[in-house]
Amino acid sequence: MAGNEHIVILTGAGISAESGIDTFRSAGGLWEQHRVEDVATPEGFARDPDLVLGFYDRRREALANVEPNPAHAALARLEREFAGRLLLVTQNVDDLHERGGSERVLHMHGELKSALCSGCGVRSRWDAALSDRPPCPSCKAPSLRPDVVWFGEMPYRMEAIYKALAECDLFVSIGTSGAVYPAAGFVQEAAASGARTLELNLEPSEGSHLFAEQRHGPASTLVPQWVD
Ligand code: BV8
Repeated sequence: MAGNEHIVILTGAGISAESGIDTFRSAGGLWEQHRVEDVATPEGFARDPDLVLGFYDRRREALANVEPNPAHAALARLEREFAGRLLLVTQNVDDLHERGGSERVLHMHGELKSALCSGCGVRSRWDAALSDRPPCPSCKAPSLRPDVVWFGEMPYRMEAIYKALAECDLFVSIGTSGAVYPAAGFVQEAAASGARTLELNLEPSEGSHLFAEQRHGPASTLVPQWVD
C-alpha cells in the first residue's frame, strides 16, 4: 500500500474465534443459547434484567481466560506502520485488540470492560458483577448496565466512522458475517467513495458479493499473511 493511503478495518466476532470467544452465529455460537431478543435488546433487559446482566457478566468473566491471537497482533503491527492513517473499527465488545497491541480501537458496539449508568449516563470501569447491582460510582444508584449497543440502539461514533469511510483508500472487513447493520453497509460506503474493498473471513459472508476481493480462511493465518 502506498505511503499516504488511508485504511479502515472492520472486525467482527470471527477475529476472536480462535482465541476461544464464541461467535454469534456460527454453530454453537453465543446466540444459540439465547434468543437475541431476550439478551441484546433494551426490551429484553427491561423484561428480565437478571438474565441479561448474568449473560454479560459471564461474557466479561470469560475474557480472563482468553488471549489475543496472531490476527490481533498483525493488526497492531499494521497500525504502527500506518500511524494515524489506519482506523480500526470493531463490532466486538471484547478487549483482545487492545491486549494484542492496537491503540486506536473504535468499539462501535461498546465494550465489556465498561458499565453505563441507566440513571445518570456516566460510564465507569466494569469491575464487579453487574448482577450484584453495584452502585453507580457517580450517582450511587444501583442502575448500571453493560456499556454495549443493543439492537435498536444507535452504535457509537458513527459520524467518525462514516467520515473515515468517505476518505479511505482501502476498506478491509475481517471475521464478520455481514448480518448486522449499520456495520454490514460499510463496504458500500467505502466502495462509493472509490476505496478498494477486501473481505478476510472463514467463508463467504452475507455481503461477500459487495467486496472487490475476498480471501477465505482462519483469521489467525489469513490476517498475518495479508499484513506481512
Ligand atoms: C440500529 C453488541 C438504529 C452486544 C450487537 C434492516 C436493515 C438495517 C438495519 C436493520 C434491519 N433490520 C433490523 C435492523 C437493525 C439491527 C440489525 O441490523 N438487525 C439485523 C439482525 C438485521 N441493527 C441495530 O439494531 C443496530 N442499531 O440500527 O440503530 C437507530 C437509529 C436511530 C436511533 C437509534 C437507533 C445495532 C446493532 C448492534 C447490536 N449489538 N452486539 C453484544 O455483543 O452482546 S450485534 C452483534 O452482532 C455483535 O456486535 C457482533 O459483532 C455483531 C455482528 O456479528 P459478527 O461479529 O459478524 O459475528 P457473527 O457470529 O455473525 O459472524 C462471525 C463471522 O466470523 C462469520 O462470518 C464466520 O464465518 C466468521 N468466522 C468464524 N470463525 C472465524 C471466522 N473468520 C475468520 N477466522 C475464524 N476463525
